Amino acid sequence: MDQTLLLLRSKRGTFYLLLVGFLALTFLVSACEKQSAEDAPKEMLIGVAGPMTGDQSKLGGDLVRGVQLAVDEWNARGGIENRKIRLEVGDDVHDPKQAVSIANKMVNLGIVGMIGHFNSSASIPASSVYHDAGVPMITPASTNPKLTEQGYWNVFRVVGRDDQQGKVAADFAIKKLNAKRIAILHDKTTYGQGLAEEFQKSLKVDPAAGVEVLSFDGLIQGDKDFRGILTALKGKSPDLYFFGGIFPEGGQLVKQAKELGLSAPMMSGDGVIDPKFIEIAGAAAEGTYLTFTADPEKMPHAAEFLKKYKAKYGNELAPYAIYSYDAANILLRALSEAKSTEGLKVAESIRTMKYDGAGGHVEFDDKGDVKKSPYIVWITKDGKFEEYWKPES
Ligand code: ABU
Repeated sequence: MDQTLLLLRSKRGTFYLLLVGFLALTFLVSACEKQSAEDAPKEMLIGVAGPMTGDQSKLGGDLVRGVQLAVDEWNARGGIENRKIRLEVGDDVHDPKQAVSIANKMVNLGIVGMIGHFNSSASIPASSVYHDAGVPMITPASTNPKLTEQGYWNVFRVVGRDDQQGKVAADFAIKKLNAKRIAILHDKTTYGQGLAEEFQKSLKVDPAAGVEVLSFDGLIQGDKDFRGILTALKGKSPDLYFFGGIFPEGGQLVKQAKELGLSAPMMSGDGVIDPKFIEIAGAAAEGTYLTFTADPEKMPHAAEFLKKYKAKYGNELAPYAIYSYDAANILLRALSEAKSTEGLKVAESIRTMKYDGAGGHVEFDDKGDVKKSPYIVWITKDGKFEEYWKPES
């Protein structure tokens, strides 16, 4: 065969080969793109956890209701990056071991962020699991300082800390009540004992105040009869007794204290300020002092949230729902702004966020705490909680 003809045929062959290869590649790429679009997750999973059953289930339920409201609103706006948000609820029964188990379950399910847990004794051990898995978490309720002192990049809280709360309680006891003889009780939990210790520490800062701490006693969480410890406490004639713990025990304490004729008022913290406390204690709840954040009913920025929350769930007071609503909105906004579900990017977005939510303005410090201490003192009056005293700022 003629050499020129051979060369021409070989060039044409190469051309056809290249063309077929190109077409095949184009088809393959397009098929892969179509496949990966089909495979792309249609949902974004976030978690919420707390005590959903048992004696503190009201608190866990409030958390879920606040988060669900935020999730529903985001989904009504189309979700994030065309992905709907799905909420996975975990019941840790305020038990540290169960909290770790729930955290592992959440991580295995593929959550991209966590709202919770409620109790410090649950949030602290669970935070290690989320940290190791690279999942950002925002607690709407855990106030023990240790949570954000661990140096974890993924941990945030939208509430204050018990060193702040304990100080406000101590300042109130000294400056407003002029209490000199103070007895302290706690429920031996991370939160309850921790808050009691912070309160005691702050009482002793100023020796000139002349406060005498008469006793520092732990009771058993879950017990219902505290008459023994209260009888001993009555014998010390306190001006005030402080309780670090949650409403089931707080309610029984004031009820039984009144039955025993202990006239000193009780002071406690944010774990007791729930309508269930008044339900348990009845008239004996009157005159109890409690530290918590300011009343949302008086905040213009909370009005819209309260309207929507009450329309969806009714009028029952849910002190922590506003914080879980804000925590969820912060997480979802961070996921949206980061345009990624990568934990480090989402956490960075949370850390640098300036958020004006239902509970007010939120900015985080390097540890993941809110920059401003939010605590004031409330009183139980006429079967309700009302604001009573604000510390000098
Ligand atoms: N801070 C109220 C109770 C939740 C906790 O910190 O354990």
